[in-house]
Amino acid sequence: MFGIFKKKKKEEPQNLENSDLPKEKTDIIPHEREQDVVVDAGIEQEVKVEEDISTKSFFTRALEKTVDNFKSIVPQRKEKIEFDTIEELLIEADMEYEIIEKAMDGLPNLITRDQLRHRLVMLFEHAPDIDTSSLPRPFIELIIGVNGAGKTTTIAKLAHMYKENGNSVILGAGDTFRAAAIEQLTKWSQKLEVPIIKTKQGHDPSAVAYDTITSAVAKNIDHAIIDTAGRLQTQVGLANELKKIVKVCGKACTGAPHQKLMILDGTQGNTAIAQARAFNEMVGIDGIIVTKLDGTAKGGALFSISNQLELPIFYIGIGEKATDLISFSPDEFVDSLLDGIYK
Ligand SMILES: Nc1nc2c(ncn2[C@@H]2O[C@H](COP(=O)(O)OP(=O)(O)O)[C@@H](O)[C@H]2O)c(=O)[nH]1
Ligand SMILES: [Mg+2]
Repeated sequence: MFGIFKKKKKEEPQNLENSDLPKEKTDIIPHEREQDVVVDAGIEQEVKVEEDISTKSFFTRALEKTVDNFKSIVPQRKEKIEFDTIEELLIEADMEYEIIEKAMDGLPNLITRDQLRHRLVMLFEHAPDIDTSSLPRPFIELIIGVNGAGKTTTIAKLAHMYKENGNSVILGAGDTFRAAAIEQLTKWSQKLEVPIIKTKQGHDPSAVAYDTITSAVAKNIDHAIIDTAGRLQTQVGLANELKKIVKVCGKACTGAPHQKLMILDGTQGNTAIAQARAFNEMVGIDGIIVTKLDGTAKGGALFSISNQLELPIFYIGIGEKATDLISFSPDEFVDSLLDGIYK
């Protein structure tokens, strides 16, 4: 079925009955040799896995600024902490007051680590439990979010992670709104040695999505990751474009996209929630990746993000390198936070 679609499209695109199907031509760029690659400052850092660092310390790193801020409220770690002090700490970490009230309802005046830990972990009840051994192939992911949130960088991080796990990856440069976005993803594809499907600036992004998927199907590639624009002339234009991309993905491969991932900038704290709501209304979101947690004291916003949107957080970004992505673990996240205030 995919072969028929592809053949029709290449030979007589004008005869396609459905106007949703993209008609523009995209380029398939296989990865190039390392020495041909011109790299950006953020990309040129070595792509290597630091195996000696445990996941726990990654979370501690992600929450460094958030926990640092706690010191002005609780200078010394304690065994029990007053109710009001905990409230103050959570507000300081940019957790929404409504969520704080919900989490702390009925707790005593002096709160132990275990009591608080239990309540905070529960806020992530939408945490995912994905069985990665039974993903459809190709597994097609659409990456959504506003400009600057970290979409393109996160795509590189995901691609790197999948490759490290022994899977093949293809990228789709679906942010055709800006030439720089296509260029940026192309550089990452070269650095990571994964193929990319791209077109010229201003061309139809659903054509890119379609060709990325048909190429993944034809070459039996495990993962296809498709970038999208975060901003167009109008909000309605963006919504229509995203809806069209989603529809075209489904035409290229039944069930695609298998996952629509929203990328949220962690430095924006709670304001990111409004963005996610808007995108969720446009196309529906399956999960969230929060970026730039390394640069913010607003780590507590993750509680509100997951709880208010009723969506799982899949990963967090803790830097600009391809290795700076970690699977989100509610237990480890909460423990790292509590390590800063409890003995
Ligand atoms: N410190 C830090 N910077 C990040 C992270 N993720 C992305 N960035 C930076 O944020 C900027 C915007 O990222 P980009 O991927 O281009 O965002 P896009 O417009 O959504 O595609 C770039 O300078 C990235 O290097 C992260 O987890 N930590
Ligand atoms: Mg981008």
